[in-house]
Amino acid sequence: MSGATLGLRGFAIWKGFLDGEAQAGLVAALRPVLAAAPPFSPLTPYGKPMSVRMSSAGRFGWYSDRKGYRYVETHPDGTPWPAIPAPVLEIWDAVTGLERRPDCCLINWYGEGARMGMHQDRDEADFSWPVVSVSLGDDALFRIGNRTRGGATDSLWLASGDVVVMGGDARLTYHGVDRIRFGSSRLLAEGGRINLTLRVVT
Ligand SMILES: O=C(O)CCC(=O)C(=O)O
Ligand SMILES: [Mn+2]
Repeated sequence: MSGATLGLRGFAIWKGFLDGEAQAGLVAALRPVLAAAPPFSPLTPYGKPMSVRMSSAGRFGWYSDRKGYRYVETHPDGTPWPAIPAPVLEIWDAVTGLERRPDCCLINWYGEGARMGMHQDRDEADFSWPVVSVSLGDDALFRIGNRTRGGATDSLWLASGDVVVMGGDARLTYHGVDRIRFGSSRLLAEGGRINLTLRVVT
């Protein structure tokens, strides 16, 4: 957790890790990725479309439909996912200090009213690798719970440029996004919030 500005329930939170210029650079780097791999709304295993639109970069993309949550090597249109942009990998390097790099960058786009229910990130092979999450655009109310569903939780607002590391004993801690403050940031031309979630899959 060294260097992080805040620790909450084992999550290391780097408030303001990216300055405005770095945030704008990241958005510019993501634009061709999203053009090549357009965001879509995955179906939950119950068959309901998620409110968050998603795409991915890297060898693997996170995917969900009636068959369940999993990683897949192509976008639903059949093409391989674009490479993870270098500035994204540099964030991983800086906050983890690890040799190994992530092989999935999930790109979540939250429009007005989008949210993400409490869940664990548990579709990866080895939970000893941390998960790194980058916030861009509108503020999000992020909730952190426990290693099992339910119980007391803590919430905090994540702002554009904040980075969260979920690792160690907190790697399987439940977390979610209750809501965003739509229109609170002008970083994204289309408004809303982008969250990048970096994971080692295999
Ligand atoms: O949007 C966020 O801040 C969290 C996203 C997340 O937990 C996930 O994609 O697994
Ligand atoms: Mn998650």
